[in-house]
Amino acid sequence: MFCFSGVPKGSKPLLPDGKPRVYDVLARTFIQEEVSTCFALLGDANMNWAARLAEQGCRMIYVRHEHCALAAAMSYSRKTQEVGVATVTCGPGVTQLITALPAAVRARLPVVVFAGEAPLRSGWYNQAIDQAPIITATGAAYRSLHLPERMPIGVRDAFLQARRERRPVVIGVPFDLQARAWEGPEKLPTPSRQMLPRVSPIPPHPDDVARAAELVAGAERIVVFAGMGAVEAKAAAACRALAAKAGGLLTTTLPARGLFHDDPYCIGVTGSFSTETGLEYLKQADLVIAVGSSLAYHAGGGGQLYPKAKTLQIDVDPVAFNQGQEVARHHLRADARLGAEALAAALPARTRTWRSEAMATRLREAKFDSQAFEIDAGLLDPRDVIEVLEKALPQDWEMVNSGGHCSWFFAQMPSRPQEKFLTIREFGAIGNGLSFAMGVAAARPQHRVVLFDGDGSLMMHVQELETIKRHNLNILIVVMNDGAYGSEVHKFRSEGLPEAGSVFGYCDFAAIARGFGLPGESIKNLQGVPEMVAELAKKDGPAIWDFHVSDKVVSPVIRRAHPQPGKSR
Ligand SMILES: Cc1ncc(C[n+]2csc(CCOP(=O)(O)OP(=O)(O)O)c2C)c(N)n1
Ligand SMILES: [Mg+2]
Repeated sequence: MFCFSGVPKGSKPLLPDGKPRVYDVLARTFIQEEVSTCFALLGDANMNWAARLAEQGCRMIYVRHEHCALAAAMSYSRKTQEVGVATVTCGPGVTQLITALPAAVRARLPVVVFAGEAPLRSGWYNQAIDQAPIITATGAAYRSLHLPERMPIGVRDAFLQARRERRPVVIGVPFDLQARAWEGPEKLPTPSRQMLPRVSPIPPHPDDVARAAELVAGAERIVVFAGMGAVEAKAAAACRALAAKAGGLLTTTLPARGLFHDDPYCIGVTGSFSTETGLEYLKQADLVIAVGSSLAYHAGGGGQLYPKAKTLQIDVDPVAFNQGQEVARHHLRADARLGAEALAAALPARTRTWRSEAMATRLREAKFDSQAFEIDAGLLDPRDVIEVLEKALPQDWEMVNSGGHCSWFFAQMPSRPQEKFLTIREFGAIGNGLSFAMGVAAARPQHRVVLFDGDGSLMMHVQELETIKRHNLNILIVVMNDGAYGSEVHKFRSEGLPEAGSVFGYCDFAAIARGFGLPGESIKNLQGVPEMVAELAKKDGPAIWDFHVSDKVVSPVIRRAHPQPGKSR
């Protein structure tokens, strides 16, 4: 009898002659790719494959919206450094992916999505749609697999492509082909992991190092600015040593936030989420050394925040121009760690330094925003919420920051290291918080995850509370509830336009939580928060804390771009 290792032991052969079906072999190929977690929403075109994948030991997280399957796979990928995997059915399952795909493309996340395609045998099928152009319009790749015996190679190649190009790859397989008897080779193709080039970090060229060292020697006020490339290259210590030798300061992009969290000369995030004090120092800088950063627009990569500075970029892929702006004139091509180490080694000892004890004290003690606002009775200042949570939440809890106006406040938790922080927002979409938290909870099941989200964003995919409950994911959801789309409210107020379309009132998330079977609390004063944290820490499982905050407190980033009537910036 034909016996393919893809059919799990004891599993009922689906064909009378005991032959596996194509979906059995496809599922086996995913297992061979070491896929251990898959975020799924089932339909005709993926359910048989998914059932076989689950039978073979893959942990399935069954979500309630396809967007959330992909978004969760994205944060899972970021946290594990592995390829994230999601599955959706054909047609309407695929079209639901269209907001998450560009977000994954821009965040350079390797993800593989197993999607069905409409059956080829029918002249008409109600869910049929031309999937390839929809997917490729987002910047993701689409692989349509129509020759059964080559499909396992197609799957393996999708993993190779996702890893090499660091972007999502969607595999489309017509479900009538999936149901055919397997007639192809018995052996699966070599898995992608065995084929990946084994390469070492790229060292810098001595000429680049010499030129860069000369530039640094001529500068007085240096800021070392690290991005995700520095995180991935484990370049934190090298950046600190470089900044120390150059007598300069340290900063990061928002996704790399916390890389220097315990360094007294770290000025926090550079970009839209900079603090007041950080901005002051950036304005004085005469050289920014960007390590492992693509110098994106929202990170101020074009020098908006450091107008007097030259920029030296240390990166494996140096760029002069990015996202519509000139970003760097000076380049040192190298792995972030090796480049920073070589530059530090080439610098002569300095007699002058920008650093001082007074500066370190100021950086430690300054409020991240000192603007005063009038707060209505019974409502909280979001900055006070953050201060209390920053002190109360255990250091080993995983932080997930969502979008919206409130995300500025949530990013200001300076004691938290980078490995405990996640934000993915390169496409600027709200509504991803629950999914990202689910992906992190799946990647780090031994730790509690804290999601910081806005009320509008949370409502956009509130159905995922059911997923979180059913899988008992260990997530605390902190809602900054201002009863509105705060971003829009503040922009409307700045323009003097009616704000009605952006205000919906204070929704009762504690009651919504209970409706989904989760514990929920409405929090209108902050005294009890440390005890609540201590109580929660004693047990596992999800919870929602709904902080009712004032919509009068405007974050510095909105104030800069949209001055508020009667207020200074
Ligand atoms: C998918 C999507 N739809 C709409 C927007 C526009 N938008 C940006 S911020 C925001 C408000 C988010 O509200 P909430 O989550 O309550 O956070 P807040 O701004 O109130 O702090 C909206 C609607 C967007 N960025 N993404
Ligand atoms: Mg809101």
